[in-house]
Amino acid sequence: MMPRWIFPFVTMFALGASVSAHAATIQITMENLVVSPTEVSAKVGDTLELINKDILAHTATARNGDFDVTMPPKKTVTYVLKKAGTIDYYCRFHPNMKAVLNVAP
Ligand SMILES: [Cu+2]
Repeated sequence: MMPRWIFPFVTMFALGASVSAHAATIQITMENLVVSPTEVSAKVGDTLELINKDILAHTATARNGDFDVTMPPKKTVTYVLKKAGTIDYYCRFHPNMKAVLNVAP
């Protein structure tokens, strides 16, 4: 049987592990000229997985210039978020395709 004193340490270790959890991967799909979801919350260090299901190229272009990622047809492109902020982005080829990214520090 484990001595009683060891339990607080085990609990602390478990909490510490959950705080330093790995960065998340957030999927954003572009299909039929629509971005979904249109609003996403993320954190700096998270990875965006931009999935283009169309037979056309798309881009995820930040209006503030933070990023400009091109997705070839039927390809998935990943991008690691580097800056916090609320970022409006759109597709340069199809400006009606737009969405918002809320990036927490
Ligand atoms: Cu497009």
